[in-house]
Amino acid sequence: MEASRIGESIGFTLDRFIKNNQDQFQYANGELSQLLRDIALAAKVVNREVNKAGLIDIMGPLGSQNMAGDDQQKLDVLANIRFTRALKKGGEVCALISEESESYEDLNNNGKYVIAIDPLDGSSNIDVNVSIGTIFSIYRRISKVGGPIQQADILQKGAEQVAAGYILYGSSTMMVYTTGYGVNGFTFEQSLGEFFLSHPDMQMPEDGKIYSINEGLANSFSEPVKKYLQDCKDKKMTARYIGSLVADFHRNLLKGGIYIYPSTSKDPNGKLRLMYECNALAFIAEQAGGVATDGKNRIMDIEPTALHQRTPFFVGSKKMVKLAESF
Ligand code: P6P
Repeated sequence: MEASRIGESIGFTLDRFIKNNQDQFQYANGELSQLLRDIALAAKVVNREVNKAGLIDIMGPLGSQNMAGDDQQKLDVLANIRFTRALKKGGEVCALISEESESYEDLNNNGKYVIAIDPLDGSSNIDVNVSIGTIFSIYRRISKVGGPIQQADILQKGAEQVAAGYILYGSSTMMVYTTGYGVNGFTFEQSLGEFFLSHPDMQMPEDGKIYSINEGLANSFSEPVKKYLQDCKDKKMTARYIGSLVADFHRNLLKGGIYIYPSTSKDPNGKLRLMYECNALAFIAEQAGGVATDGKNRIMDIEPTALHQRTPFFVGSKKMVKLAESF
């Protein structure tokens, strides 16, 4: 959208903004618009539950584990149910890939889209009231609508995404997404129950002074990563690690910075998941002028071979990621 139209549109509701920009969608006959609305609806429901987590007894571990081997927090499971239900009811999604489910879920056989989602990332932060987030990637279905879901539908590389975004349940709740035409941020107005455009055309600063990494794992970092971190310290940069990917990413998107989850001895391929964490944030980062790699290769060029595969993740301001890669 050119600047003048963006200027006019601050304060537009998410619905109005989606409608005004529907002409950008190649296959524009409303399905992707409807899918984005379905996601926003589920986000409002999850937001309500996250905001009162301490009040009704939905805190604490459920006693089960998800695919990632993490203890499932009750809110994780609730969020997965809410998003799955909203997307099934919406009718636009044929298959759903979720951190919380081992295989993909068949949703609507006539759906033209596939969605990969981390319903509530950073779940270990739920009980200590730290910001958490939902991350989603949207692909077009490859196989014939109405037929069975194929492997080709659910293992698509990041470059095939038609849309991606996140919801940050923080001091304010925001939905940030891209459909390949820039990145726009919407802030939730609790009393009206609406998302309003608050951050049009988000640009990630080309350079930054914030680095985000769990230095508790530093002994098992590769030499190049150790050298890069030393360089950050020599330059007296600021270390900021919330331990919640969406919160760390969002801050770097606004202020400039780099988030790194590298290979470690515990997780040789890194901890983060390609399909429903890294691809979405990589799409947003690139659309906002940033860069996302696994330390060598563009994240969005990685051909997935498994739903829950992990990848090392270097994402953020272009100059910072390029410098990190040069070590
Ligand atoms: P560590 C949360 O579990 C998460 O998936 C991301 O949100 C976060 O950035 C990372 O893992 C934190 O992992 O190993 O530093 O605790």
